[in-house]
Amino acid sequence: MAPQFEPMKNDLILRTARGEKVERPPMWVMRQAGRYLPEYHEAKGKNDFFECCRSPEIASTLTLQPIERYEGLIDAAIIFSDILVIPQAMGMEVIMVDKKGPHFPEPLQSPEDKQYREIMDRKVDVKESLDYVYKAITLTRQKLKGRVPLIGFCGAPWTLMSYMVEGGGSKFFIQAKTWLFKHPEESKALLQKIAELCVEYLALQVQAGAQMVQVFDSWAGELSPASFKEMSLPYLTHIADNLPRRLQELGLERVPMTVFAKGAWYALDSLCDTNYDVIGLDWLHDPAEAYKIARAKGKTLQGNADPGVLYGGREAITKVVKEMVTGFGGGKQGWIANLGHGMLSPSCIN
Ligand code: 1CP
Repeated sequence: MAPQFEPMKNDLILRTARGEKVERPPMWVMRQAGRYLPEYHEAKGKNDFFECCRSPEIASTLTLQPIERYEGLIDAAIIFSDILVIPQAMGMEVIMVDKKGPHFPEPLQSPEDKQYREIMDRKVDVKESLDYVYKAITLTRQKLKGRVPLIGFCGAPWTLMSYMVEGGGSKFFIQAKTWLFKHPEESKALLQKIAELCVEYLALQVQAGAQMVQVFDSWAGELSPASFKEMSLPYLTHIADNLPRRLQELGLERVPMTVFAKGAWYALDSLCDTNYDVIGLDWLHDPAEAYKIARAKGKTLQGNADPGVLYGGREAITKVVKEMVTGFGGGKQGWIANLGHGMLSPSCIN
């Protein structure tokens, strides 16, 4: 039984994602919760990052922080969690190293390794193992009291596989490329397994109260257009094709779906041909050119200010925002204002 919540006071982002004409563009910021907020460090205290994700009370408090600090200015909340909870649910250990980022002590070696077979053969139960995420979502919806919609999310199969084989962030993606070019069939089997888990995970997030979902393909831009078409797009498509079906099976309504394939500027056309409602853009796109392509296919765009503009101060920010408003057709249809990637923090790792 899906939980019941207070009626929405602001559903601007949902209407915009569905392609409706709106009074103004909705706005939120990728990584709007986190290290740049002093209250984040306070609420996190001595807890490890993943401990915060696993505590519905802390995760909901962190999710609400930007909504409360910038009251009335932000039109969506995104649940405080991480894309790497799926590899954890698949049985891999992931630790968050302070000021460095995620680290897998035992990344996947090669398809000949027994770890690969174990991962492929293991039955993964995202309902049970990620129950804390659903609890955090339900509690956050209760605390939001309809102020703004809540976004759920997951990592895209290609990005998650990259982390699983690299063991963390990477500069050259040597392991990921080795898998891609040397072991394409085993890579595809792994990507498919991850894609299926993403569908179930997102469906359960919606059941718990998420009103919109976003798939983060943060490492899409490491792929050539041909590799993206072979190794990322089919799995992104699998998620967008199967999530609505799964929601229907669970007796739930379809929710707007966003895909953010960072760096894959060449794929805008093909992403507009998928079942995603919203296509997230990084700052490599010219707003007007992207808007022309997306509107012809009835899609909404999200983005795309260079996060670095925040270092430029009010004047520089105003200039970029004006360029976006003009480029994205005036902001009354088909555009969700956001940065082109996550908010930068002074230490630059969040
Ligand atoms: O407001 C929010 O957006 C908070 C929720 C959130 C989201 C949507 C976090 C919290 N992480 C994510 C997604 C995420 N995690 C992505 C996709 C978005 C993106 O490209 O930025 C990725 C790639 C990760 C992996 C990850 N987790 C990194 C990147 C490391 C690298 O390889 O470059 C890092 C630094 C983290 C840790 C993390 N996740 C979230 C926060 C607040 C933090 C910082 C933790 C801390 O040090 O306190």
